[in-house]
Amino acid sequence: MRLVDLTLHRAQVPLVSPFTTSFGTETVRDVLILELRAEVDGTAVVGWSECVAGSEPLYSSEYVDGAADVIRRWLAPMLFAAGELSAQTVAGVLDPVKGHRMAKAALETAVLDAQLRAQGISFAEHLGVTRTSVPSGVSVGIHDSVASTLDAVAGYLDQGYVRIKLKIRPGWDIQPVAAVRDRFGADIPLQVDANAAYTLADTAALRRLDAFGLLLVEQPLGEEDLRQHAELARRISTPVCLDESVVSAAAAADAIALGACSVINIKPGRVGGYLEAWRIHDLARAHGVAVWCGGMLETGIGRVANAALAGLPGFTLPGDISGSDRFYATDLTEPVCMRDGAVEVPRTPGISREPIPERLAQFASAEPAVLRPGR
Ligand code: NPG
Repeated sequence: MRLVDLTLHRAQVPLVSPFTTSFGTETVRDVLILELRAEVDGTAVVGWSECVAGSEPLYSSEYVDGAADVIRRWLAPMLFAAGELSAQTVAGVLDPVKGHRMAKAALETAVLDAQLRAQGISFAEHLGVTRTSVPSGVSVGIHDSVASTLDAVAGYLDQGYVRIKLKIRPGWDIQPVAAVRDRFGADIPLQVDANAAYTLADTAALRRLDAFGLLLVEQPLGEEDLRQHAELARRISTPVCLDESVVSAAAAADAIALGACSVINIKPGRVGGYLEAWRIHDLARAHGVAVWCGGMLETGIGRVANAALAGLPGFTLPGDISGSDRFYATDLTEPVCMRDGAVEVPRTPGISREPIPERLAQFASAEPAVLRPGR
C-alpha cells in the first residue's frame, strides 16, 4: 500500500467516574485517533487506530502530546518516505527512532486496519482466531473507602464480569482484598495491580496477600526491576505478573528466563503494536507462561482489536476487556458490549472500529491535523 495522508484527531472523552491508580486519577480520556488514507492497487482505503498514551507520563515515559509530536515530526515522514508499505514492514521502517512504542503501535495498527479492510478480512481471521467471544474482566480503581470498593465490585459482579482486578498501592492493599474476599467469598477470580508502586523492601506486605488466593499480583515493582521481580517471585507464593516491564518480545524472553514472572499482561500499545503482541503470545505459550490482554481505557476503536487478539489460545486468563460502558457513557464508536461475562470477537474487515463522525466532532479538543508526504 502507498500512504496518501494521515489525520491526527484529538478528543477528550469523559469517564463515567474517576479512575484512580497508584500513579494518578483520570476523569477524562485525552485520546489521539489516527485516520490513515492509503491506496492499494489503485483503490482508496482507510485505516483507523487510537494511541493509548496517557495525558501525563506517569504509567510510562510516553504521553499523548509527545506521541502526537513524534508522529508529526518523525514517524509519519518516515512512513511517507518509505514508498510501498505493509503492516509487517512498519516496525522496520520506524526502527531508527528509539522508543515511542505507543506512537509506533498506533501507526502500525492504522496500516494493519487499512490492509485488512482492503483484503476484506477481520483481524481475528488474520490471527487464525476461532473463538467467538472472550471472557471479560474488570479493573476496579482505588476508592476512598472499603465500602465504596465493595459497592463497585458488587455492581460489576451483578453485571456479569468474570474476574475482578483491584488496583492497589502501599497502604491500600490487604484491607480492600480482605474485604472483597470476606464479602464475595474465596471463589471469585480476583487479582491485584500495583502499577510499580512497591519495592523489594515491601516484601512482607506483599507476602500478606498470599493468604487470599489471588490469581496474580501485577507489576509490584519498578519497570526496570526484572531481577528484583525474580527475587520477589521466590519470596511470595502469589504468581507474579508483569505489565510495564514487558516492553517487547525481547524483554518478555528475559523476564521468562530470569523467572521474573509466571504470567504476562500483554498490551499491544505498550509493546509497539499488535504484531509484537502476537509474538509475545507465541513466546509465552511456548514457555508455558499464561498471558492475558490488558486495557488502557481504550475507546471502541482499540477495544475491539484487543478482543480479537485475546482470542488467541495462549490467552488463558480473562483480560481487562470490559464493555464500553465500564468507562464511557458515550463511546467514540458504537459501544462494545459485555454480555454474560464475555465480549464478542469482531468479524468485520479490519482491526479497528470506525469512530462515529459526530462523536469525534462532539469530543474534539483540537482541529484535526492532516499530514501529507513531503510536508
Ligand atoms: O480496562 O481499559 C481498562 C483499564 C484497565 O486498569 C486498567 N489499566 O495499569 O493496567 C493498567 C491500567 C491503565 C490504565 C494503565 C490507563 C495505563 C493507562
